[in-house]
Amino acid sequence: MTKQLNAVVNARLQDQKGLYRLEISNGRFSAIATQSETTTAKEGELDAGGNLVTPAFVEPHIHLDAAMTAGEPRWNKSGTLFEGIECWSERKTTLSHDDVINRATQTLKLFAAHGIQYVRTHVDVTDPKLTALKAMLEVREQTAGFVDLQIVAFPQEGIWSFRNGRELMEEAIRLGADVVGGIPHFEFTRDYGAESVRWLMELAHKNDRLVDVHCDEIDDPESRFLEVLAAEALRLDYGSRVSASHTCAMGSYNDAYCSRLFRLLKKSGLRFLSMPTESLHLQGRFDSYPKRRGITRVPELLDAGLKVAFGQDSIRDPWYPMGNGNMLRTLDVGLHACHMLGMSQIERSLELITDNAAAALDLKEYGIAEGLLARCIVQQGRTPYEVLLGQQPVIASVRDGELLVHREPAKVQGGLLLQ
Ligand code: 17E
Ligand code: FE2
Repeated sequence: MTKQLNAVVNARLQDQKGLYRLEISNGRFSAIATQSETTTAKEGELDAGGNLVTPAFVEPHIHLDAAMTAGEPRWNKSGTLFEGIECWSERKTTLSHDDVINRATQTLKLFAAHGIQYVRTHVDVTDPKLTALKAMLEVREQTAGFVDLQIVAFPQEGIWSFRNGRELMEEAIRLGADVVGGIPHFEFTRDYGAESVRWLMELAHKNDRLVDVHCDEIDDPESRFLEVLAAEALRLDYGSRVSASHTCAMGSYNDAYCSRLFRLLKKSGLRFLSMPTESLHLQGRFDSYPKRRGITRVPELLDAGLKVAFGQDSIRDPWYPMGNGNMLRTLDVGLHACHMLGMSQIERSLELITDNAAAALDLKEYGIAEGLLARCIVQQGRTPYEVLLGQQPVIASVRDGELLVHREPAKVQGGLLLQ
């Protein structure tokens, strides 16, 4: 059942006092007005009930082609990235068009139920038939009513290290992938890794595409492809269109090197995507004790003025058996793992799954303001702190004025609200 709204009432907005009425016409916010008191919602109005209303969640990094394949054909026993790639390589041989479409669509519906309206998915193009890519291009069309989907041409087994790697990447871009991917830390040699980054940046620049590279997803402090990516982004003046995903190795870099690196990162304006649940699970696997967390320097990057967002990465796939589509879970784990539970950090934390992720996806239109598309979610809680304490699914998700999701607020004993 879909329903066209003409207002959201009794909304609380981040960093604003009091209640708001968000008027909607022709699928856009037509006015944002303060309310002097709580009102009763009329026909065609959604009652936010004094809860926080934010822009819809953005999932900036997920692998939908592999979603829901955990245990097929076998389980990842070591819990390493590398065994995950092996398991996936076996599963990949049995992919069919419908198989990919069904799992990806099911996952996107799960995401929509959790208030996600923007998704960037990596799709493995190290497949001579490009089965998953062709299926995902169809999914992008079929699901456009409830999600904006960006597709990354992702060379899981390498560009330089896989037969016809370059041709497959080029073909994926020709067929309509939005974003150029890469995986330099997994190429056979350092030279291959650096060459692949320079090549993929040129490919993106020439074809006017975004870039999102799996970069240094390894606990090896000598994995230093981020500096190559950042230098290329700076040279091409392309930083705002380039995301560095994972950058786990930065969690193992020494401070002197980081000090030099951060100068370049700031100049380049690159976007950063960290997948905390995934990295906690896959990284640190070759350590005994102490064990590293395998997560990039999130607070330091934020303090440097760079945009960092959190993504789920996996949902029940060869790399990670968990995941439920609730980005508040990912955010909660990330804040813990990154020592970011200071109150000022908690208050700003929703940026990590909204605005900063929107910046990584280079979304042209995002936010709650007059004239913008009427897309928003009603959270459970009045402040980011309350929202995070409860981690409840959204009460509502509105897209272009249409009510996509609507559920009863959770009845938690004692309540979720702080005094
Ligand atoms: N592939 C990869 O290279 N890294 C990951 N974290 C996943 C797939 C999920
Ligand atoms: Fe990934």
